[in-house]
Amino acid sequence: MSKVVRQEELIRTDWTLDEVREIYHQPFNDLLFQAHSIHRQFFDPNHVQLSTLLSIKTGACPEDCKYCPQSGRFNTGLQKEKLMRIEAVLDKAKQAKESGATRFCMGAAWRNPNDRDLGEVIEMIKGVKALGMESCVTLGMLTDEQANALAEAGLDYYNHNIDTSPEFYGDIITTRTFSDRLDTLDSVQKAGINVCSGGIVGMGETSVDRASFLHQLAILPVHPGSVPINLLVKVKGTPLDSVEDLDPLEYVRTVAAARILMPKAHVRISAGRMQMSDELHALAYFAGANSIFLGETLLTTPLPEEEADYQLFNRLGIQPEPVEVHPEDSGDTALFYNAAG
Ligand code: SAM
Ligand code: DTB
Ligand code: SF4
Repeated sequence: MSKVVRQEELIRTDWTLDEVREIYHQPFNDLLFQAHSIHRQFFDPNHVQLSTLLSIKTGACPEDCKYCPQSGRFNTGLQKEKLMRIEAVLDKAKQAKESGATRFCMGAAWRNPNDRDLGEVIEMIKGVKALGMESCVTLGMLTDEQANALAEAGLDYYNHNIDTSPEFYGDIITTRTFSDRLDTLDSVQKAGINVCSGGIVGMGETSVDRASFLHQLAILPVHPGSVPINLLVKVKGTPLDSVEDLDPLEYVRTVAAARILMPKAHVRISAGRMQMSDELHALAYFAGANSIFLGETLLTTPLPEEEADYQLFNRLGIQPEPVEVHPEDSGDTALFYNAAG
């Protein structure tokens, strides 16, 4: 059965968990067709947004996130480092810009920033903006006041992941709660900063958990502007280093369902790209992924060579998304697709 759906009807924050499960578990071809149809309505399907990530403060984190090489509780052999100097950070941002990135993301292994460190990060944000790049930071939990200070500095995006379903969350992190995460997202959104929030798949969760994780993002009062879908990078020494591999098609399902549930979001193929073939990348782009991290590393683990990403773009006819381009929201175009179920 086919039906016509107007663009504004596709932006919903009242999804039920049953609806999300139905979307996620429908036959793969139906899922991809629905996701790709929605993708074309909101974005140029041949554009991919390019971000570059830098760890500005590495390791010795007091939190116990079982996936994370930077937790001070696990022995991963990681060299810990203090907060980087502003000039060194801006050198990296310039290099990222020369390589084609339009957004520069800075990550710190903190439970939350202290006010002195936040002052330093604010100078970094201003420097990145002065280069004509979008800025993003991920610093852990924030108070309303800290979020406001970041907004005043001109920060474009704040990344704070919900990571997984509320049901599975306690198996992965015990030092802060799922609702702590929602509180930080609320502070960020109230401050007027775009939210970047997603999570990790391949941690031993079920497909029902993956649907529930996406449901939580899709019922936020405003959908995140960016949704990073990380495939677990198994780092030796973390409690999840030997978890069973996820079926790669489940990764594509997660991307496709995210695209359907949050049509205007940039859905990012985030961590885990070293384990993904060109063909899996291509399938994820078709399913609605339209952002990647480009560069040598994520925070502490490697990324594919930039050259390899650009070669695949050439083979697929993909262009980097210009920074000025944002999805149209005219609401007067119609979409035809096979309704789920
Ligand atoms: N410390 C801050 C926080 O946790 O809010 C910011 C940095 S933290 C490393 C950012 C995100 O990276 C985490 O929320 C998690 O989703 C992702 N991440 C960390 N380690 C990962 C891994 N081994 N594989 C995939 N994603 C990972
Ligand atoms: C996100 O969702 N993934 C990025 C970024 N936001 C900060 C971090 C991935 C980290 C992967 C493990 C590492 O390189 O340390
Ligand atoms: Fe710390 Fe963030 Fe890693 Fe958790 S994910 S251990 S909060 S750096």
